[in-house]
Amino acid sequence: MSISSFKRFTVTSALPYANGPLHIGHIAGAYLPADIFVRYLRMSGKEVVYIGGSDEHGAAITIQAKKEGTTPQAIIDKYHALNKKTFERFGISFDMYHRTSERIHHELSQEFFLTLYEKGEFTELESEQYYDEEFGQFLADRYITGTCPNCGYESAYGDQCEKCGTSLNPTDLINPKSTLSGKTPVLKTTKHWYLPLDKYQPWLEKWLLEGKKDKWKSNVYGQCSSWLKSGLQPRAMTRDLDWGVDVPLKEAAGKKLYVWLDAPIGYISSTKQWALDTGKDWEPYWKKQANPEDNSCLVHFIGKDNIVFHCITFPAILHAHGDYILPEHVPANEFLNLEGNKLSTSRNWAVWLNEYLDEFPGKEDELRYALASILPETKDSEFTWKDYQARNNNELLAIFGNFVNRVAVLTHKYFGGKIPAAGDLQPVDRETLQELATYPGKIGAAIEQFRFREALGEFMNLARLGNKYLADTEPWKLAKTDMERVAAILNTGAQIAASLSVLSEPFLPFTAARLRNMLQLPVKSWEEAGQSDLLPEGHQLRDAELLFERIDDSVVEAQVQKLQNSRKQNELAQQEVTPSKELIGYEDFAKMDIRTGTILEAEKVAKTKKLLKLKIDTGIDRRTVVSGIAEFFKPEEIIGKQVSILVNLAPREIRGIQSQGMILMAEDKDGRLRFMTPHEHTANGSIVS
Ligand code: B3M
Ligand code: ZN
Repeated sequence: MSISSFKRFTVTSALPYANGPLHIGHIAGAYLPADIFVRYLRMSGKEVVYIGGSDEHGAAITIQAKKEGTTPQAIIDKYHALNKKTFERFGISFDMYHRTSERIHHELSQEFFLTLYEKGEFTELESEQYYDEEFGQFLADRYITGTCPNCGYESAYGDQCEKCGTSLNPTDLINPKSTLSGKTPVLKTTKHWYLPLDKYQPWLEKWLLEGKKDKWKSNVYGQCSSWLKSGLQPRAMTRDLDWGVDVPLKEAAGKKLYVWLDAPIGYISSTKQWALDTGKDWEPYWKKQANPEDNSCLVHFIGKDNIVFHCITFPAILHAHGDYILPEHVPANEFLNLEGNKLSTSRNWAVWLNEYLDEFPGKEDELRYALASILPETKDSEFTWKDYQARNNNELLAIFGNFVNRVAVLTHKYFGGKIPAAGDLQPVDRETLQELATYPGKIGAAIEQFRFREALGEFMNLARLGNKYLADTEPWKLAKTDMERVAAILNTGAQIAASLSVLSEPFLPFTAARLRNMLQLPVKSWEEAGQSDLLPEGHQLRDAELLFERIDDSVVEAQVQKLQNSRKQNELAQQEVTPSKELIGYEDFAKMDIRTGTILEAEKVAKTKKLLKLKIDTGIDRRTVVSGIAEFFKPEEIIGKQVSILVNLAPREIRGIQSQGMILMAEDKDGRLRFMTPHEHTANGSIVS
């Protein structure tokens, strides 16, 4: 079914983790395109619910809490409030912005789990999973990193490689490391409930590979088909974590639902809350209707790293449940880069939306326009401040703003701001009006195909048409000789301006409202745009005001400088390593006799804070070493530990004890000491060289 044949739409944007602020990469990925789409649908008279909210579970939250030295609850409260407000300020027109920590969401997620459980859809499996012994915790998802077996990326997470998008299990990672202790984890047995994606593979092939061919964007379809070709694996839907939705089974006490099970259900619970708040019925938006033609059109807007969960896992869950509709479209975007580099939260290489809104008050649409012009629809794209400035000065201001301003100013100058009579139209007027009439259809068709850049380009072409029309007819020259002609031209120009105010609404909602106010035009539908009588003769306009202002070099240079500062700070943070000492020859190094040894005994040296007296088996002998490590290690904890020891250091007397040699320690920039223990147990006395 084509988009226009649906009458009801359920549109979602990925639920961002409430673990940090939003940047322009998020916006260009899943929010601005969705907002353009829903604003267009609403203007086209469709029933629409646009759903968003915070994803408040998973390791993304608990890890951030640890980083900020606070609780997960404090983290989600802080960022949920910030992000909700930021979306509002930017005009992202959610009907509901909910949160997955709410009870209604926990209950619905548990209901989903139980439905699948009772239908016997899950496979229960005891298996060995990675466990961090130091932290006493199983390591799922983001608690473990390692090398992606698919693309070789070294910082892949335990559930997904963010580089190539492949979904992973922790045991797939090469060289796994706990993100808690940094150590190599051990394997420990635990029980979990798996979604047998392999069992759904034939169904997915039919629904997706056959059903969505030539319908879905090629970047999305391509990723899905390559996963299906490599064969799907069962995926655990439960986790050993202490933050999330409880698994609603007695035997699973202490376990939580996998965040990628509960998060997409968040779209549904958010819709339920919206329905409760507005007195509507949520079910037609999500459930299969008796007549399939009455089903809602479900559209998920996401970034490319979420494709597998929205195109494979969630549809499989909805299918297994049975009552729900499936996504009609998943128009995922690729990534947005910034000034030549990948956007990065940790390196602060980003334009943070809340900061932009603070620093550029009243310029929401300027950023919406710049981003919509470069949306990474088919491949990665790049935001630069120079481009932002050029789009504002050379397009918004010079083309759209300039056209509208000329029409308004001239109408005030010659006709006291009243729309003059169209009178007898000449061919140039009629042709222009005919062309005007084609734009709502052209722009709408592009939006319906998720080609938002093209849609925006067509919108700007309409403003160009207006400018060309004025340049060709030159009403200002005719004012002395032929006021009837001037009237016809300005009437025609005003109709174009009126249509621009309607058609700009999905892209530039703040400007659309200002322009509508200037034209005193009531709200119009998409269908009405393009008509040549939106503003009737005698209709009074308000005073002309400028829609956009020039953005100076200094403004964008300051933003580039801000980015350069964060780059410098990153470099400084890395440079805190002590510089290398002067060069030595091999002979100097070879003079040192370093061996592996084992600590046999350890005790504190009386009346000192820092010193331990150690008895070391060096393989050569057993000897006493005094070492300044007492602040970091308890004596009883280090007995049996293997160390590296410099055995030919001349003996020294320390606090009355003969110290024969020196234990090698690594000292980090915070002054913390760690033993240089061999990677694997090594015979004492082995030479370190
Ligand atoms: N929170 C991942 C992300 O923010 C995840 C999306 C959930 S959508 C249901 O990229
Ligand atoms: Zn990868």
